[in-house]
Amino acid sequence: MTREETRILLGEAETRFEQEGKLIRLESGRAIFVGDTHGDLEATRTVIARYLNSKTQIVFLGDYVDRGPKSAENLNSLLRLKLEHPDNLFLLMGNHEGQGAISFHPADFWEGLDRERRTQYAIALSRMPLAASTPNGIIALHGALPDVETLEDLEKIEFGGQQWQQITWGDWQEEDGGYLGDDLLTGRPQFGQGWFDEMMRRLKKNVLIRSHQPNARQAIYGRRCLTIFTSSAYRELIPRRTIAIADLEREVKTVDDLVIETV
Ligand SMILES: [Mn+2]
Repeated sequence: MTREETRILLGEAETRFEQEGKLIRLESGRAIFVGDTHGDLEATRTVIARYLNSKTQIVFLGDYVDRGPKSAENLNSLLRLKLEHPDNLFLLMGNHEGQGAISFHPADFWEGLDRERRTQYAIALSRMPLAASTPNGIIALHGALPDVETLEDLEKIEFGGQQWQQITWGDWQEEDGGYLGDDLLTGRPQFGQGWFDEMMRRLKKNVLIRSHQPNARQAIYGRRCLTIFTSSAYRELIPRRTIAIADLEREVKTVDDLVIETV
């Protein structure tokens, strides 16, 4: 893309994200949840070809760039699709979209951009929504649950703040307890089942659908916390790309009320 094309695409995407706010509320029909794609353009194309239609809402859980071979193509095609299908496709923020708040290394997409483009991408992506909620018991976001009192509080989360870090960087561990400290190697905040149970009670949700943590077991905490991954970038840890499908007309109490598919 030329500089001018990039500027226009990012400007339009930024406006759209600002209109959406931080919390997407899905109302009815069917929802498809897609985990990290991480430069796997082919995974994105497969999902779009298979599931995009007027009765379906596709929610991508963040991390569109870095790690895989086609970061710019993957991100730019998702931004274009978002503008073409604003009510059927939603792009949540992952930590890899938050480079403007916490920069990390390696980040091949960001490190390959010149200063002007890096700033433009960082500003536009900082406006992305953070979570999606359904009327039948699901909350979806990139990493872990933030320390908020109610669902409505998600709208007030500030880019780069502590709650933002919990959402975009947080990991779950199969331990009791709440906040378990930051991982010494990665700096990621770690949370246990006590935190999960408390925050799900506050949000009045049954099932969390998230991505971000390739070494997590798919279903934990009484099968109420689902981790999906939709990229070939971590093929050694995750040999299959998975998505989750929810019928929004039926209550979802555990992961077993969802359909998991391979793409
Ligand atoms: Mn991530």
